[in-house]
This record gives sequence, structure tokens and C-alpha cells, in this order.
Amino acid sequence: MTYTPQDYRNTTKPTWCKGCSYYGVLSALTEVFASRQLEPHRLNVISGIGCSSRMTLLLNTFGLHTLHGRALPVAIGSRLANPDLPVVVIAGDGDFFSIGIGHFVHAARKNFNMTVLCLDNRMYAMTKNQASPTSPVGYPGTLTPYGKLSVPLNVLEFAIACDATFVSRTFAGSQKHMQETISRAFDHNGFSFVEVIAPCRTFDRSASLTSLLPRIIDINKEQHHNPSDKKAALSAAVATLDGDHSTEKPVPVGIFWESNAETFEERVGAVQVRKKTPPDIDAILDKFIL
Ligand SMILES: Cc1ncc(C[n+]2csc(CCOP(=O)(O)OP(=O)(O)O)c2C)c(N)n1
Ligand code: SF4
Ligand SMILES: [Mg+2]
Repeated sequence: MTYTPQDYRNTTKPTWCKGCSYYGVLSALTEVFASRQLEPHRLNVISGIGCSSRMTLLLNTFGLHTLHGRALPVAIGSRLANPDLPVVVIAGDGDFFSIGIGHFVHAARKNFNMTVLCLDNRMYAMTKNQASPTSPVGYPGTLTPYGKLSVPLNVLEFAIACDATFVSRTFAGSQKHMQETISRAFDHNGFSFVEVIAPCRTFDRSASLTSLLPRIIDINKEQHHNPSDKKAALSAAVATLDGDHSTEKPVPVGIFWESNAETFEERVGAVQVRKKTPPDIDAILDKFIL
């Protein structure tokens, strides 16, 4: 049997607003799955809570729509229980970088083999427009009537600093770039992070897919950025933070950083080979009895 992108979709109708950036992400994702001819039951797609996290409800794969901020620990559980099952984690900027930021640090640092897509609309959209860690200073969210007071988090710089082994950025208005980037992330053996610039059609009056498109530049093609150079990766990441969708500055996308390192699952496998007999749990527990 040959799988088409449609084979990864179930019959649930999306509840996203008309014109939402996330339709394009769904389409890119199912194209990538079809290009790899993966059987739908051999994929696990895990999300948190938010408009972005509704993605799992629309897919015909295994999936878990978990709690706000908790997609990564559930994904880690899935990887440890069955390392043969590829895991894709999808959530929003609020989910990953506000309530879930601690989980991001540990999952990246330990290099769990998973593809992590942050659909970044620079706000909490599902709860009707609050400032998120990636919103610019002054952002007029519903809980920041005088504008957001803190500076935005540069998620690419942060992911590189957390030792993620693949760090990239793409744009929901460019199907080709999105598919290429998600494919590369999916094939990478280790923690692969993709920030998808995906403006909210309903609440963000400063940007849209159409207004951002002419500002997109591909750092690998147009600036010959070499993703294996960590210093260059960090400075390219720093340069992405324009802080405001309404400026005229270029919006860089591409593969910023890629390196090879042993995954946590591989280390667990090596221990299991070395230590053929399981540990004596009773003996371990006895040590705690006074
Ligand atoms: C523990 C917990 N805290 C808060 C909420 C409320 N809540 C639901 S979605 C959301 C934010 C969504 O923003 P983001 O993750 O960026 O996704 P988006 O809707 O923008 O795609 C919040 C705060 C919740 N569901 N659970
Ligand atoms: S509120 Fe924004 S992010 Fe949520 S579905 Fe509508 S357009 Fe998409
Ligand atoms: Mg968001």
C-alpha cells in the first residue's frame, strides 16, 4: 500500500479559525509522513494544550493530547517505553516556553530522539490573546493592558544553549521550506527543534502570512550559513530577534545548528546490554530502611 498525505488525517474537522496558519503546518506534516511512507500506527504525535496542540486530534496516527506544558515529559515516557516508535511533539510558544520551559531544558539537554515543533504565534491564542514569552515588549495582550513589560525569549538561542542537537526555524506561509525543514528535523537522530513562525489570523493585527512572506530569508541559501559552526549558529540565532512583527526587518529561517551526539535512548540501550540482569529492587529499597 502507498500512503498519501490524506491517509494521516482522520475525519475530525479542524475548529481553527478560517485562515489560521496551522492549516499549512498540518498539510506540511502529513506530506512529510507520506514522503517517508510511515505506517500511521508507527508514529506517535504528542501535544500539550492550545490551538496549536489541537493538531493531534486531526491525525490518524497514535497520539496523546496531554496537559498544558506537559507534552515533553509524556514524549520522554513514550521514547523510553518504545524507542522504535518515532515521536513528534507539537505545541505553542506559551506551552513550551512559559509553563513547560523546565521540561524543554531537560529534554533537549539529554538529547532525546524526538521532533519538536513549536508553532510560534507569539501569544496565547486559545485563551484569547495573552502575551507569551515570545511576544514583543509592549505587546497589547488582554492581561497586559499597558503592554508586555518583559523582553521576548529568543527560542533558537535558548534551544542551542540547552544543547538541542538540531535547531531550525521555518515559516507557515512557505509550504516548501516547512516540508524541507520538518523532513530534516524528522530524520535527525536526537532532539530536533523547529520553530514555526505562524501568526494568529484572529488576534494579531501586526502580521499575517502574506505580510511576512516578502521578509523571509533562508540563511542557508541566501547567507550560506553553515549549521555545523556553533558560534555562527548562535550569532545567526541572536539576529532573529526583531522583537516585533510590525517592523520591516528580515525574518531569517533555516537550519541554524546541527550536530551529532549520542541520544539518551542509546545510552539506556547500552546500559541494558552491559547489565544483562535487572537490578535487585528489593536490595535497593532495603538500603533506605533504618
Ligand atoms: C495548567 C494549565 N494552565 C493554563 C491553561 C490555560 N491555557 C490553555 S491554552 C493556553 C495557552 C495557549 O498558548 P500557546 O501554547 O502559545 O498555544 P496557541 O493557542 O497560541 O497555539 C493556556 C494558558 C491550561 N489549559 N492548563
Ligand atoms: S485563534 Fe489564532 S491560532 Fe487559534 S485557531 Fe484562530 S487563528 Fe489560529
Ligand atoms: Mg501561541
